[in-house]
Amino acid sequence: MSALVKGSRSITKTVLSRPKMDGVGALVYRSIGDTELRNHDPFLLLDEFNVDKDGGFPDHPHRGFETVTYMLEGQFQHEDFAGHKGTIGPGDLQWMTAGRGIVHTEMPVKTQAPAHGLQLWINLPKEHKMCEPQYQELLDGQVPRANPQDGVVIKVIAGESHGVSSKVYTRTPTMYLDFKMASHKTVEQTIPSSYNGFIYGLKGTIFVGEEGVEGKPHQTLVLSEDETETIKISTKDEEAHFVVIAGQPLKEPLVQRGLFVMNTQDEIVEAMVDFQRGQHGFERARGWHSTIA
Ligand code: FJE
Ligand code: FE
Repeated sequence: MSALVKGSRSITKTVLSRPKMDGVGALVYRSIGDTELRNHDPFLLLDEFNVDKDGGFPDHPHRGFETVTYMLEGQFQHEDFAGHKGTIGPGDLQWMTAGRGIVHTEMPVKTQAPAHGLQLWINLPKEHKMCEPQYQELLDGQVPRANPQDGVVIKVIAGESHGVSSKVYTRTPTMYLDFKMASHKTVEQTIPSSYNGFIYGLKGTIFVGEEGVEGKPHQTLVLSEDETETIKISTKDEEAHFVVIAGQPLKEPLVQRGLFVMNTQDEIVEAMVDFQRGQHGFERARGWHSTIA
């Protein structure tokens, strides 16, 4: 039987992230990637980080996936083994394709307010896992906005919303939208029906789908998998801020060992050997230490 055609995708699961420590003294609320939401294909992890001057993510490698860092408050500095270095602040984002290998450091700028933002890990399709590393960096002002009605502003970080498209190149087809809504508004968002998706709450309370399932800060609302191409989201008495993230599931074998994500156990062993020996993409890792950590 085909799925009942409804007006909106619904919510199949709501998960509240709990605070935990990762990296070195860094506070994160882990959404995707924690026990209740492992491998929401193609997504591996979503952390809402809140890192003060004593915390950070010093020198570490990645292979086989992408990290997308979206700043909400404060500033983050990064530096990699190729000398690529920069600072991102509120509203800015770094879309990093680790591909065959990156070694880098991610640290808050110590004189500023705690660095607060989101880091999303997107798995790469088999044929892109060993690609050349790439950075796509966008300052807040370079991210296009859709404004479908008064009191609704949608930043189109990746994908498309209400006729506005992002220029970010996604090897795994991905939609990443930041919504700011005034009180008493309703908006509909088209999401390709083949995508897995979720909503993550940052501020205020939202009501999702025909049933009006509640979503609050630090909560992940998992979207149903059905034929419907839209999701309906409303606010009541308060304004709200949240992100809608969705992507094409890869449906490929996945073996993860910490910061290496590949398709087979052999490829994981290869990644560890390559990193240790400084080969196959990790050449510049030999003897490298960041200057900022
Ligand atoms: C990690 C060591 C790490 N969440 N949110 C071990 F450094 C990391 C890691 C991060 C991370 C970085 C930023 Cl900027 C924001 C993050 C984890 O880099 F995930 C593990 N397990
Ligand atoms: Fe990293």
